[in-house]
Amino acid sequence: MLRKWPKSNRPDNRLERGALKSGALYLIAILSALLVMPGFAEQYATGDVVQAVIDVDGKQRVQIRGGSYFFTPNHIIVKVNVPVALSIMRESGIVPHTFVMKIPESRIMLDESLSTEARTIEFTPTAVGKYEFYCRNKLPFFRSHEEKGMKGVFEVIP
Ligand SMILES: [Cu+2]
Repeated sequence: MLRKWPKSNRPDNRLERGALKSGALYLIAILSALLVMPGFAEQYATGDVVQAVIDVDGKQRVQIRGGSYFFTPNHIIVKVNVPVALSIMRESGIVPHTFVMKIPESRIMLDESLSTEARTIEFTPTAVGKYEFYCRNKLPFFRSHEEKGMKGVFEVIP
């Protein structure tokens, strides 16, 4: 609805300009806070333990992001016998990365190339235990990405 100010109580021009100015300052303050705030760009810091949240659809959703040379989070905890929707992606950059995880008891064998667009893999872990996930990439004569730290723990709890 369009609101017209009667001439008598139209806001003072000077006041309006003041409000605009403080609004702009406020916006700048928010933007700089976002830029400075640690963890804004990073959803999780490397080294974080994340317990998957069971969503309304009954799936445990987890996101993992890979980069040179880490996974974040690098310790994930899920419940056994509850479907997992695992979203994987990599940071932008020229280095290719993969996500490999094997849970033999549950017949889960994941070996995926990571893209900068998130992709969701669904599976249900049926055995309690700790399983490693890692990037299998390696350049000849260099240490593997896994050795450089691109690995994590996928923990299935009762
Ligand atoms: Cu890698």
